[in-house]
Amino acid sequence: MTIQKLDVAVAGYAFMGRVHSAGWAQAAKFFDLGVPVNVTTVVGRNRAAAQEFADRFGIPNVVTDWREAVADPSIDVVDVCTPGDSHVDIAIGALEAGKHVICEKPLANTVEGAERMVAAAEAAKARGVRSMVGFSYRRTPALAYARKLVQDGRIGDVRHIRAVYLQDWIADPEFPLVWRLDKEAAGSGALGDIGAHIIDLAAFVTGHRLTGVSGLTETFVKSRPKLASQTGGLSAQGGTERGEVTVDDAAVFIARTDQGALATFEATRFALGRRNAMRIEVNGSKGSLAFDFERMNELEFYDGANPDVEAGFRRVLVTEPDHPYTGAWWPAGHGLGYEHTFTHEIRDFVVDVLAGRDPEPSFADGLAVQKVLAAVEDSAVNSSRWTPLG
Ligand code: SOE
Repeated sequence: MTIQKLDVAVAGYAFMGRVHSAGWAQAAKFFDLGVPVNVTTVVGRNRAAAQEFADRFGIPNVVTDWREAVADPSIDVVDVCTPGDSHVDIAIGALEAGKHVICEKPLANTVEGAERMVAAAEAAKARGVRSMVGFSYRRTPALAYARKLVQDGRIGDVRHIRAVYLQDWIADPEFPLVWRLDKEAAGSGALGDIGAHIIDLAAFVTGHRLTGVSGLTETFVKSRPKLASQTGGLSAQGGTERGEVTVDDAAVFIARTDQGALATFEATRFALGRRNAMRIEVNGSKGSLAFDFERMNELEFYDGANPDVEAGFRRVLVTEPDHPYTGAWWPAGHGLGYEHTFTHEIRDFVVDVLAGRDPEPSFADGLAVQKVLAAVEDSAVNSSRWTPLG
């Protein structure tokens, strides 16, 4: 049956709900999607807050229970932007009801939850229902271009992957106990929230898979003020009562890959001055690449085949019309931002749904990341013992 339109329910209206909704609105304006796409419903347990968001974004319907959106025959896509503890139920419920699903990362809070999601995605796929996990940074033009350079053989055999994700938004010990610091809601801390991104990106850019890890995790600040109100985002206010932090503040680990490279990873929310420094460097037998999200329009490239007389990396401004995604936007050199990665993610998802193809990264890719997260946690509680991945 030909798809005539895609009506979307976005579950969640905080940071991810907002940036996904903006992505849905922008995608059809800048890319030829082929059918109208519209966010018609927002799901939020706090009706007043969800309504305020819906009014601002011009979304006609608000429901307070995801089951209502899933039961609505007019909805074609469910976009899961809630904390990790509800991903399994919403995604599986939506897939079983025949809705295509995008689910925020990390896919679930446990390997077991992610496995159930993969099983539901496989069953849905047989009925033409598609699913994707939202590792949005894959859609940064400079990173998509980095992957292309690796695929084109410009880096040669990859020897080293060096990936860090550095933030500092909880470095203040008085920053309150938001849901991202609660294991029940978030699964893990810096490891799952931002470490998951660099694990996925290492695989995306190089095509390598991790075969084993040895890790360390730390919680520097063990208790924090409980939230003054329930609506706590990254800029939440704390009250006078304190509660326990149940996740890691930082994680570091080393790994080997299936193609013989050595990899190192670091994820922290305590790197003062680093606001969103997601960096990856790859060194190969023919060249090297380096990227920092705080300079997201640039890629550093060292071409060993044509070394400059002065030596050193060349700065590539990834804004040319023939670079990935950039031709849809502004003239060369005018730069894109964080929200564009979500517009690209939604564009890619819609194109694949309409073509009857499975979008990437799949739930199975999300499960692969989940297994790495679990292996790092396992290693960390066992004196950093080497922990092979299946
Ligand atoms: C908070 O650490 C956060 O919003 C992550 O949850 C996102 O995935 C990342 O894109 C930015 O930082």
